[in-house]
Amino acid sequence: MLTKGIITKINSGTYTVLVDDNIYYDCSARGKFRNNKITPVVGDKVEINTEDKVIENVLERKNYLLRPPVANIDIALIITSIKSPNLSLTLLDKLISIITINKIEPVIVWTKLDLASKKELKEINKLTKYYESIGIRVFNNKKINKLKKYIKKKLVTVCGQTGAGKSTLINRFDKKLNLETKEISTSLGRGVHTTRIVEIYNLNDFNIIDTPGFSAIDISSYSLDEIKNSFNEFKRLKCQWNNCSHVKEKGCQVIQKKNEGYILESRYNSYLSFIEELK
Ligand SMILES: Nc1nc2c(ncn2[C@@H]2O[C@H](COP(=O)(O)OP(=O)(O)O)[C@@H](O)[C@H]2O)c(=O)[nH]1
Ligand SMILES: [Mg+2]
Ligand SMILES: [Zn+2]
Repeated sequence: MLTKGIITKINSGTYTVLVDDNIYYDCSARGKFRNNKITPVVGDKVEINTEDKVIENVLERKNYLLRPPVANIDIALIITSIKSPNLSLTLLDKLISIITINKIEPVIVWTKLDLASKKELKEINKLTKYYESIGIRVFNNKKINKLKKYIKKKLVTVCGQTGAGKSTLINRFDKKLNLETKEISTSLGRGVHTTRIVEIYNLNDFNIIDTPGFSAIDISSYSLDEIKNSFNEFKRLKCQWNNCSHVKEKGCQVIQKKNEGYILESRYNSYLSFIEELK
């Protein structure tokens, strides 16, 4: 008899599969997955044989991310600190694009607002309004209940720079969790990777995955069209030119609206830097 479940953890060849939201089975995977070039990942819906404790089938994926290796994600929380590590709008926009291209909903979560100056907070308010205006939800790690409500019943992953506060946020979701968090090494200005294994934490209302942070991510494996379409504000404008790259074409709607101040300068600059990476 085959039973359906979801992979919550993979640790040196052992796949932990959650069935019916309450029973965990430690399973192995059949060799045929390796031959079919399917590598089961955390978040995969699978069929297991509960007697042999073997994964027999990996069911079709809704989406799949390579880094972190996860599948079937509903929402990716982009954990974005204002200070230490400093805010990088290029990285934020890059994560938004990659997540959008992979058919996952990006959600911004500001952290370390307590370390920001008045002026910086004002800037954050402006950014929040802009991102909301293009259809992206924005939260912060102080108003945790609002965020909890939004991700109810979803499979959620966190992403963002090392040291941004991902594990700290997940710990606040549930006091029983005690994920290791690390202070940023001040001399290097770089965080220490404390999260090594990708694992789904099954909390009362939702499932969440902690991941090691990453600072350098590659957008060059995507196409120009995919990158263009990942900018909601460009799509809405419907530039009249079919193949417009929105860089220097005459009569381009995107360039015009940017010059009129309707498109955030940093967003447009992020876009330019991404398509530069394609070359
Ligand atoms: N001041 C301040 N520190 C925070 C906040 N969130 C997390 N931290 C600290 O930032 C450091 C890195 O956090 P951690 O959760 O390990 O980051 P991760 O690498 O993204 O998982 C830890 O020392 C946390 O205590 C915040 O909102 N404000
Ligand atoms: Mg962490
Ligand atoms: Zn254009």
